[in-house]
Amino acid sequence: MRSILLLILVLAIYSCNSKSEEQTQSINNEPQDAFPLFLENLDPNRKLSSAMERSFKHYEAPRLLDNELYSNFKYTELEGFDYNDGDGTITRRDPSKIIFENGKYYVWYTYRNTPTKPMGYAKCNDTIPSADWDLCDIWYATSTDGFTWEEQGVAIPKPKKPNPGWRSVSTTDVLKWKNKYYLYYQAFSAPSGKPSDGGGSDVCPVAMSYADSPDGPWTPLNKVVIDFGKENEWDHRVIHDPYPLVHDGKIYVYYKSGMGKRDANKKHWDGWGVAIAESPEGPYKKHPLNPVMNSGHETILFPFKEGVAAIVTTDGIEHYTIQYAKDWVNFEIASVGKMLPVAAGPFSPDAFTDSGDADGISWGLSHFINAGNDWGKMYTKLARFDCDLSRKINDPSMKKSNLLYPNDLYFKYGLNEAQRERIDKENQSVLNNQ
Ligand code: AAL
Repeated sequence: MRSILLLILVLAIYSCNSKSEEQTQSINNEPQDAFPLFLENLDPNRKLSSAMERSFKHYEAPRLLDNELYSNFKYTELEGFDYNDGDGTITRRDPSKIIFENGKYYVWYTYRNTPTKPMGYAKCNDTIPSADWDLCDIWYATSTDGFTWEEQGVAIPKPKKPNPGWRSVSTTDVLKWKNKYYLYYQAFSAPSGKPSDGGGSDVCPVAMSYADSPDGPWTPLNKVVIDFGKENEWDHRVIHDPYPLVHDGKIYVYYKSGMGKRDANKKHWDGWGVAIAESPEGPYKKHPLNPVMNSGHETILFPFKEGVAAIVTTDGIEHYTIQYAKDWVNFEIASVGKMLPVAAGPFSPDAFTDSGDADGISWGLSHFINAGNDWGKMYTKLARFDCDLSRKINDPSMKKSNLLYPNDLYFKYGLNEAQRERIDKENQSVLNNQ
């Protein structure tokens, strides 16, 4: 009986597929006028190819020029930050969102000032950092124009052992909630980079401090607010890049973690989740659909219209995309970009307003790792980015697609020795088989 039911099921599925193939075949064969030259003349009942279907139904607009969630990005070096001539002893990285208070802009960031550059896990000690974000504190700076900054000094120092973050506090972001200020940050209780299951481990949960003023003083909660997932859960190993926004009267903290794969290269798969709470200290409930993004390393988010947009930079099958989730959970690709800002903190006026009609962003700070182009002196520097992801701005010069990289950049990153050897071998075997 079961085999008969199974056979009926298989035939039904096949007939559906074949029907859909037949349908496709018939659509392909049905004659129709050519696609019009001017979109105004498009017949709303025209049969469209998948690509053209996507253009009109999936994206914000079929032309980049009209897509409010597409932009070029322009970068400007900042004034006001010293990096010891790029010797690797000072780093500033992973800037927070920017807020505007007391007539000026505020930004917080990971700050390292160590006697040496990062030396790797094997050589690190209480003063020598293992990684660029090891032995760090959270510092802050203010500005009246976003280009020239006045460094104010430490906001969150590393706490004393055994409090979470005693080794390093890094990768912070800010929340303003009921007129108080909160800084969420990665709290390391061991040097980053400890070799474990083949990859360098970067194990830390998220802690938080609070203040009545953006200038502090900051009081640490001295407890983890967003903890690791259980063993064998996707976010068991790391909770990175905490990113708080306000939506639906609640606090949405987006964060990065990563799924593993027990294969040769052990490269984990970065994903992003969201944890939601009624108050800043929690308890945080992780969304059952987590991970809600399948790509991105330090992803940048900002409220846009009634939803939330995400600039998904490095890592993953959907890296270098700008995405949008009308419901703040189910993200769809809104555009594909290039030279996207890395680890950025935007000035997002609607980050905490819960307006449901958010404007978007036009600038912020991002970071450039290996700022001196010398991995032997690894340090990171902050920079400003500008864009047009704002409903208030209409800057066609920020909506170009044919951005040409300098030709020498292509040749600078050419074939490596192994790839050239492989090609030479392939050539040889072709010649031998003549
Ligand atoms: C960053 C972030 C986290 C990682 C390291 C410092 O770009 O993803 O903070 O731990 O790199």
